[in-house]
Parts: sequence; C-alpha cells; structure tokens
Amino acid sequence: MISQRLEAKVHEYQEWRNTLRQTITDYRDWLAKSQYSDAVQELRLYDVLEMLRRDQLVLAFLAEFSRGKTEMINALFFADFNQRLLPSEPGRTTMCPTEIFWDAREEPCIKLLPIGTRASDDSLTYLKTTPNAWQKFKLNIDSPAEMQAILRKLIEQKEVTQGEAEALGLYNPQDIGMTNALKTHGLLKIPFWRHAIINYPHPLLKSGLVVIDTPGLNTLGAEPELTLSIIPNAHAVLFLTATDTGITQSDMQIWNEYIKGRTKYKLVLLNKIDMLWDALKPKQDIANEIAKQVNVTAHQLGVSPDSVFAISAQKALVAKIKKMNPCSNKAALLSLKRYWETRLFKPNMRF
Ligand SMILES: Nc1nc2c(ncn2[C@@H]2O[C@H](COP(=O)(O)OP(=O)(O)OP(=O)(O)O)[C@@H](O)[C@H]2O)c(=O)[nH]1
Ligand SMILES: [Mg+2]
Repeated sequence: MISQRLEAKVHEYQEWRNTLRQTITDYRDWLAKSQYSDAVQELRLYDVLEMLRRDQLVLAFLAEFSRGKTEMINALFFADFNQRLLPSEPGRTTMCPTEIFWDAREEPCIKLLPIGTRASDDSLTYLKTTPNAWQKFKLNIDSPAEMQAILRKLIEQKEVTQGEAEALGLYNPQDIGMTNALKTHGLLKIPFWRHAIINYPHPLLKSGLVVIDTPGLNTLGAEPELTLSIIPNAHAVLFLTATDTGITQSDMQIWNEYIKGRTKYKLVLLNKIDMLWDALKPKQDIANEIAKQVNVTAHQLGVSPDSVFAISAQKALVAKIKKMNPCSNKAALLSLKRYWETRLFKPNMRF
C-alpha cells in the first residue's frame, strides 16, 4: 500500500518532468517559427531539454557494513520474489557499489566492472561508456533462483599479494584485518568487482528512480568518483545505523566524511529495532526505548529527531514476503514517505 503510494509519487514526478520537457519543446518550436530565436537561446534550450531527459531521482544508501542497507533495498524492491534476492548476510557482504535502475533499451541484466580496471587511469564515468570493459550477465526475472545465484557475484572476492593490492590502490596498512591476513596467509582478500549496474524493470525504477547500494567504510573510501561526485550529486542519502551497535566510531567517520556537509537531503534510518522487541517487556517500555535511541542517534549526529526513522528492514522484508501487515514498521515507513513527499519531490530545478 505504502510502496504503491510511493510509486504513484515517483510517477507523478516523472509526469511533471515530461510535461516540462514538452512545454520547453513547444516554446523552442514557437521561437524557431518566429523572429525571436537566436543560436545562443536555442543552445540553452537544447541543454535544458537534455538535462531533463537525463534527469533521474537518485537515492544512495550509505552506512558501515552490516547495518542493513541491502536488506532495506530487498524489502523495497525485491520482496515480490518471495526471497532475499540481493545477498544480505551478517558481516561484510556487498563488495562493490551497486547502481540499480531501469533502462528500457536494455534487457534485465547485471553488468560488472572488474577490479583490475583500477590499475588504469580511466574514470568510472568513462568506463560506463565502454561496454567492453564490463562483464554482462542476463537476469531471468521469471526465475528468482537463477537471479539470486547470479546476484551473488556482488559478494565475490579474490586473493592477491600485497603488491597487487597496492597496484590497485587497495592496500591500507592501517586496516588490522588486512595486516593480519597478510601475516597468516601472505595474501589479502579484495573485491572481485569494482562497480555493478543492475538493470531491473521495477515500477519505481521504470519511473526514473536510481538506487545506489554501497559497501561499508573501507571500500567506500577507495573509489574517489563515488565520494566526490556520485554521492554528493544524489538527490537524497539514506544513512543507516543499527540498534545493536549504536553509533560507532566508523559510523561517525562515514557521517562526517561523506554525508554531513556534503549532501543536500539526508535522513537517518535507525535499523534493526526488532532487536529491542521483547515479549517479556510491556509494549510502552519498548516504545520508550526506541524513542530514546532515536533521540540519542539524532543528538550524536547533530540532526533533528524528526530526521531519524526507526525501522526494521528485516521484518519489513519478512512481512512483505509473508503478505503480513507490517504494523511495527508502518509508522516509520509512513513518516519516511511523508519526508519523500514533502522534501524530495518538490521540483526545485532552476534554469
Ligand atoms: N534483526 C535484524 N537484522 C537485520 C535487519 N536488517 C538487516 N539485518 C541483518 O543484518 C545483516 C546485514 O545486513 P546487510 O543488508 O547485508 O547489511 P549491509 O549494510 O548491506 O552490509 P554490507 O553489504 O556489508 O555493507 C544480515 O544478516 C541481515 O539479515 C533488521 O532490521 N533486523
Ligand atoms: Mg550490503
């Protein structure tokens, strides 16, 4: 129900954009027929139309590992497959930034950029225009099991020597996990892929929504284009924290370095509130504990408690798969929706 209303809202945004494009096209045609048109003005209108054609609503999920980013994306977009489609597991899971959108000119697929491309100076933007650099795997949307198997590529890793990791800019002597692995095995594990693109015909994605799933801190810092361009240019950043860990030092580092002063619209999702549910406690005590955690999170991040939404991505996924009414998430999802409607969908383009 909530996601249907969200779909309607994203669709409305797409309609607004299409109407604006049509109006500008009509204006340009009218100018061309009259004596008022000149080359500079025509070029400017062409630029505006191109900008509107390419415009998409980009939502980026950022957090330290295991806070539930991928689980949340599974709940929002892939619950209809009645299983956890994108790999979401305890510990580090997603190994490379993953953009999910729909481009009708292509079939449903996942495209993966090998990590070795980091050895060249080619930017991600350039590589996106170079199909040969990517490995493409078709997604059979009629077979969830096949899709699930192919999407496990997102968590692939490979072992390399310290020299090979250094050549790819992936060796960090401060990372205790890396130095320990080197001491014990003489090799390091690094992501197999640098970037992933999933082309998938979900109604929200068909309306021009782009979702970016990111891995935890270490991989996030390794891709300058992601941190300098893709994330700051996202229309909204969703920062996830979890009730079981509270705000850790690395959560704080991600917030301060990549989100706080660098993104326009941000909201905080306090995930895993189901971990506070306790059959032996009165409901009011649990509600008070959740409210307390929301306030503490807001205080630590320096935002208003209104920007912190208590959710359980996992229970939302389970509820959607089992076709239950996810009451406990409803309030949080409704307030999330209100936020999207009031702040995100306000057309704020300036020409
Ligand atoms: N109890 C509970 N577990 C959750 C919730 N959300 C996610 N999890 C679990 O937490 C683990 C990590 O979730 P992921 O979605 O893989 O976390 P992530 O933020 O994508 O982690 P990386 O991909 O490593 O960056 C998985 O086992 C999820 O099932 C939640 O709301 N409640
Ligand atoms: Mg993940």
